[in-house]
Amino acid sequence: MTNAFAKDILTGLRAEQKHLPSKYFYDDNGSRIFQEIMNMPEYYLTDAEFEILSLQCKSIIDALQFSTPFNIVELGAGDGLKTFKLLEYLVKHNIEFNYVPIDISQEAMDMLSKRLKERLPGIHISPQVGDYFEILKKNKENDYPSLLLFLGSNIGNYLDDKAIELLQLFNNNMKKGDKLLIGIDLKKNPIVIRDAYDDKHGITKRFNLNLLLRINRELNADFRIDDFDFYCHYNPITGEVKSYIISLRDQSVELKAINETINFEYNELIWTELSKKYGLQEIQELAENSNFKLKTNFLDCKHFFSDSLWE
Ligand code: AVJ
Repeated sequence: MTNAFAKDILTGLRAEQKHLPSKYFYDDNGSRIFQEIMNMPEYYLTDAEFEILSLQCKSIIDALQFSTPFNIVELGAGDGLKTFKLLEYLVKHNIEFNYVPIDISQEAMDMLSKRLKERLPGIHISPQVGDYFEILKKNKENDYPSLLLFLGSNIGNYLDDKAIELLQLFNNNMKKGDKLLIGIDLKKNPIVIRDAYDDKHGITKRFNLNLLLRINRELNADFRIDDFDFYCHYNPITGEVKSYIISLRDQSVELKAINETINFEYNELIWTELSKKYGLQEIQELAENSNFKLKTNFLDCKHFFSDSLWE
């Protein structure tokens, strides 16, 4: 089977403990539902990080100790709204830099560069579509210092080992003196976290079940989404939010495009996502384990979120 999507879905659904990769949430429809999540008042992450990048952009830029010009390379830039305040600060203060947003969506990159050129005339922007590491490798050849941005608590989706592996790969593709600003969601009152993920509007449920609709469309499957529900759970000791889809009956689903049938038991779970929350001590350890040196944690006023600067 050549199609990575088909392969990953099948591996997950054939496993003893069924699971589906959350990276496949983000088809066009899923990306739109994620926008809705970010607009919910309960989903504090977006506001907290926006506050940090708005109010502390001077401290962040000063902490880089970069000569100009420099590069700002953003992994998974999406709509780039979070980064806007930081870019605006640099343009306003005539600090010379080149912005390199990277995303898998060509459409997202086209829209982002159009909007930025309108709102920040004179900005140097070189959007890149494709594989992070190909682009990072090229960027390593570049003579100017680089700030890598990995925002939005995307690191929270990775199990410990995978997180370290990913961060070490970043590290291997950085030059001496380059820095990484990584967005990390912090442990906090568990009720706040629970309300952000087990939301009463049912948007996160829709976000999860949309993956079944994507499988229906792309693998010609016949999931009946009314026969599935959503469950998620925060463990304040480990800091892990885990999300699941529940099968509400004994049922079988055909994936016609790949000639497979999958059986689900009554109340069987499919694990879909990990969203890990960190303590400050754990951030320190994560940095060390991936061969970085932690310089500063920039926190929002409620201490919900950290944009952590590593060298
Ligand atoms: C985009 C991966 C950071 O884990 O908080 C939001 C995705 N999942 N609500 C997160 C998500 C459920 C989000 N990340």
